[in-house]
Amino acid sequence: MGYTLTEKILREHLADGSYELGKEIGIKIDQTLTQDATGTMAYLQFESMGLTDISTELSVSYIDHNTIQVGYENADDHAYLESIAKKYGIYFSRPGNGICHQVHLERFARPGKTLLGSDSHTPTAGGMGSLAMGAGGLDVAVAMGGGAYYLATPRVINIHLTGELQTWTTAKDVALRVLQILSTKGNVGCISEYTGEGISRLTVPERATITNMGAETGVTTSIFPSDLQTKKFLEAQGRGEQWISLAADADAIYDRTIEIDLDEIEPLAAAPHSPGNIATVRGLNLPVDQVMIGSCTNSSYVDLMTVARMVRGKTLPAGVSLGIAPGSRQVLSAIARNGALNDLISFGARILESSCGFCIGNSMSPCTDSVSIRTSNRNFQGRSGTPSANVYLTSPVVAAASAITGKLMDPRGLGMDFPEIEMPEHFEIDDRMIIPPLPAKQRAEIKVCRGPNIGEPPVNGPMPEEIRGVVTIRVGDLVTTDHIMPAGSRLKYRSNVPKYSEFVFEPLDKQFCSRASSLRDQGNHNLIVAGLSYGQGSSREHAALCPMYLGVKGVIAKSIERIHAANLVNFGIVPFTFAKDSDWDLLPENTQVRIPGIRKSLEIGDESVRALAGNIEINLALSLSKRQREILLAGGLLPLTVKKTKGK
Ligand code: MIC
Ligand code: SF4
Repeated sequence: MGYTLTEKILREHLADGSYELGKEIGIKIDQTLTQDATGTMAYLQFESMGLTDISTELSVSYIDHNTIQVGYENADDHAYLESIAKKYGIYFSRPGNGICHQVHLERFARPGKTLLGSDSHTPTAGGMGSLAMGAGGLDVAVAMGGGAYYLATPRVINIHLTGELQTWTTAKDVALRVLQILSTKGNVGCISEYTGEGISRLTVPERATITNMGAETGVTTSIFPSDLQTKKFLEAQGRGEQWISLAADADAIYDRTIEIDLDEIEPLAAAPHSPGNIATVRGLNLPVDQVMIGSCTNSSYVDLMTVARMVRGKTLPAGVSLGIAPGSRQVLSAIARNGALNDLISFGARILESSCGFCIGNSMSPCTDSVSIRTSNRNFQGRSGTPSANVYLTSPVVAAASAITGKLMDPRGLGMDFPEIEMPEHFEIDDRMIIPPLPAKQRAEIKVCRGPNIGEPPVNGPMPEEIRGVVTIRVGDLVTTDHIMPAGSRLKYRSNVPKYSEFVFEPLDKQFCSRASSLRDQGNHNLIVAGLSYGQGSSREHAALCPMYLGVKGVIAKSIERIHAANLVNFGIVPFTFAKDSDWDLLPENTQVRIPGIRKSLEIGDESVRALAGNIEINLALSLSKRQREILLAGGLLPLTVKKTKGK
């Protein structure tokens, strides 16, 4: 029996465990990436673990999230990250050089390599045939130090593409079609692998749009084979020698196969407030207030050139605001050189820095009750910074058609010829804004720069004999990490955990922090009760770290998403799931709950425990590997690693 592409790469990198469905395996990580919003904590943890050197083939630290710099906090983080990169032999992509995933695809991603990034859209590099996964910063810090990265042996989904995309239909519509089929829940522990003759016409940036948004389905990652398209892209990036041919065996067996005929896809949109809420653009004839083009999903050269051609010679209608954030300095320079930037500016676009900016609600929040069309990948309520805004996610051509007409518009109705833009045979390569690692000899002299915004990572105590506490909050289904730990205007506190913790659950319950901290101070453990797919979205470990700081010891949910579940364990919070989903009803807020003997249960490997709420008894499942139980007993990965290092 042949291997899937996923299995080939995972087997080749196997460092611990055996490759059996559902069993936990540890794999060697070849490359890591961090971004500033998660990176500062990742490197602080790297330092706390006493690690002194990176052991990966390549590690890159990007500055792309917090580039607004209102106040000293962001700049302090940048200075810390630049000095850390110099000290430990890490590439440093300076602010303005672009969004981590776009730049990594252009300059570093390689077929067949494993990549671990402290950002949930790290699978963007799957468009290049790299097995690229998002994780919490602590896991990335461990991988940088040469430790294995642990995941469950995945189920592999074959997404078999046939046919050809029709004019005005794009890779974004493929990503949205996949979301329509897989939805945003129920795919934990799966990897999506793309096959079929339909892939041969998709370029690497198009593939990267598709693997990027695979993150929204909750799969561990998505991957395309490495073929002639991959070769072409690597050659265009001056990296032709890094190409290898890589694909699944012809007789590979998949756990599930999904057939998609590209000819049948039409322009789609994700309607408010979930990337899984898919509708055809044709049916949505809405007046539009704002159009935002960019993000790691759709800001490649071809994306922006197509938009520029569409708007050339026209004028942005009154009442509509248009912002464009090119994905990288490479893209921005290319459109500046060929004049397309001028077409965008003279149409009325506001050109934004090559960074995440608007995507994370860090700028360009739309007005109250507005309709905002965005080419990004998440439209969770309030993520734009405006809770009442209705955000629709679309392709760049739908976004451009909407900017031209002021209505959410299917571009097929524009009566315009489709601007055929080819990917350049050679991109202009200019890596001057990427600082390469210093020679080892010079690193010792580097002094790490720590401004007042650079705190210490808080460390948890060991797991108590029993959890005795209160349901401090009960939430429903599909609660995202943006609900748990908002970004946007709060993002600048990422390096200051006590301050950032004040905003835990802010969009759902502004009193959570004060309630949780006073319960903690009275000696209670706090418990979070949740519905399905708890912790969707971002990889931000602060969604576990800050609740831990506020005394949360357990999350009891109907189901928990992969990265978030791993982050909970890493910070010593037990991820319980209801044995019976309907028991969620039995645990409203303020219920006193005891989970007796939790320490013992973790020690002996119980797969279920009892929670006692008055005279009600509720069965909770514990699905944890031996390694995870050990982490929980120690109170988290950081105290465990420190203990092990000291013991040596
Ligand atoms: C996001 O898109 O939500 C982010 C901001 O990139 C996050 C990372 C973070 O919270 O810093 C992600 O996707 O992991
Ligand atoms: Fe940045 Fe948005 Fe991509 Fe997250 S999804 S990495 S915030 S561009």
